[in-house]
Amino acid sequence: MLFIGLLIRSGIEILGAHPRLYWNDGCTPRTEWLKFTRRKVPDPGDIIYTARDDEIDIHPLLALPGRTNLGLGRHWHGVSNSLWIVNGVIYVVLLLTTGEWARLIPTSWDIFPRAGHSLLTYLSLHTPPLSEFRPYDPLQQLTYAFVVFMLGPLMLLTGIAMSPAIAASAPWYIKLFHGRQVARSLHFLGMAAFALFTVMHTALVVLVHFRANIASIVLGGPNEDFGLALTIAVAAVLLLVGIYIWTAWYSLRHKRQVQVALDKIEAPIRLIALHNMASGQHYTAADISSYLWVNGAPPEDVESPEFVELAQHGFREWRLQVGGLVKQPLSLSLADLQAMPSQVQVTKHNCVQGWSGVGKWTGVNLTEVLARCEPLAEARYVKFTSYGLDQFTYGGKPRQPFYEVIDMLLATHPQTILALELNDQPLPLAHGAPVRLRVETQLGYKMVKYLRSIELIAGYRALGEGQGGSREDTMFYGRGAEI
Ligand SMILES: Nc1nc2c(c(=O)[nH]1)N[C@H]1C(S)=C(S)[C@@H](COP(=O)(O)O)O[C@H]1N2
Ligand SMILES: [Mo]
Repeated sequence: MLFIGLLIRSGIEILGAHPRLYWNDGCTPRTEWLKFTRRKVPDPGDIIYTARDDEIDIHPLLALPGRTNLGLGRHWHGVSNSLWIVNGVIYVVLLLTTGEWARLIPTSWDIFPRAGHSLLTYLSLHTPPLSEFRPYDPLQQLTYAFVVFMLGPLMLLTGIAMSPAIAASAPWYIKLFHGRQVARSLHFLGMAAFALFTVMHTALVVLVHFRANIASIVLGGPNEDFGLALTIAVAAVLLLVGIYIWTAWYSLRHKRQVQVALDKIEAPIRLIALHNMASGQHYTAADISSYLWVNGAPPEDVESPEFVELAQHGFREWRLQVGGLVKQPLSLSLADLQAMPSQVQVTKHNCVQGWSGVGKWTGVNLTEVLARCEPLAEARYVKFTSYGLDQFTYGGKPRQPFYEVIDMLLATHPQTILALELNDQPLPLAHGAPVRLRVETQLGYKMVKYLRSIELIAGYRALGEGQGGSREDTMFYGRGAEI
């Protein structure tokens, strides 16, 4: 209950970042089957409506931590998920190795009529006699078996299907679910089932044979000391509520500290399980989404008069500066990039907020640029800087140019490219003109738009707030964006 509560509440925080659910992967507005916002998405061409404009603010009593803190919600989701899995694995292993599995797994078909009988008893507002509980009543046994062996695994399988690294390296896996948004919708329905189960279950513990239940749950048998069992149970519930309140309160007050502490637990798991995956996506032309959400609007005059000027002249004067720890600094024009070998990929974009979409990207493999600038041996990371500014600041400092850092492994992945075209057209302004980064195993926030410079660096701690990117520095996202 501790972990499920943390998971549900942080899950609600994540859902609030894109409060729409779809059965299609393109996330076209008005094709939602469920939404938690009244906002209307304006028609493309009218104004640029970004996914961040669509986020909803949820109260900290419901969401963890609440108040549009997607980054922190994701950290809580990741860590409580890891603990929930460890807890679940220990439970199932003990169940199977101690002979206690017979509590949950039915061995005879007559469980169904008996469970039906039990359901009718409850519906007629009676309770089955204590003798029916051996140790569980048939309806209860079926429900537990469903939750432990079906609902739990469904949440794991659909959760994994939302990872861009999995989607990129094993596109067949998300096809099993008919796409990422179906997995996301099922994940939501599973959450609703878990919430319903938790409420019903807790209510029934209290309403049906309360004394025997509490004695059994807390002390192991229906005839144990009720007073002692009740005291411990009440203390446990108070502790649980205390933890729920504390996690949200503390997270809202000490955002950086919570980000760093929780990432220490998540990062090694993410690195081992997902970081090495390479993208091999080849969607077909038919998969290309008719609508693509936008995140991060084109720089305006106040942000970067330089960019506005460059855009007005069709980016003829635009140059990409490549420098830092390299033997050969470069200054590349659009024509220089167009002259390099071009690469085409039809891939799925996954935004941290929840939406996705398929696009055809044409550009230059980053290794082509790296080969020309000849990185020094000390270069371990690549920093990409935009003409646009970050939407947020940290600690009252002025807005900084949007930047993101990736390591050499991601930089040299086969589908890491500098994209010049989207769907056979020059990159539209909204999607990062004239050039943007694509790193297909990562969430969207790593893929810097309106690219200005590339710098090879030995470490990222001295940059910005030291977290490895603008979104990490100011919105508390994780530096790894594989899930
Ligand atoms: N310069 C800049 N690049 C950016 C962003 C931004 O705010 N500024 N947002 C990022 C995020 S969160 C996402 S999901 C993608 C969105 O790309 P799109 O607008 O082309 O769909 O761009 C990324 N690159
Ligand atoms: Mo994003």
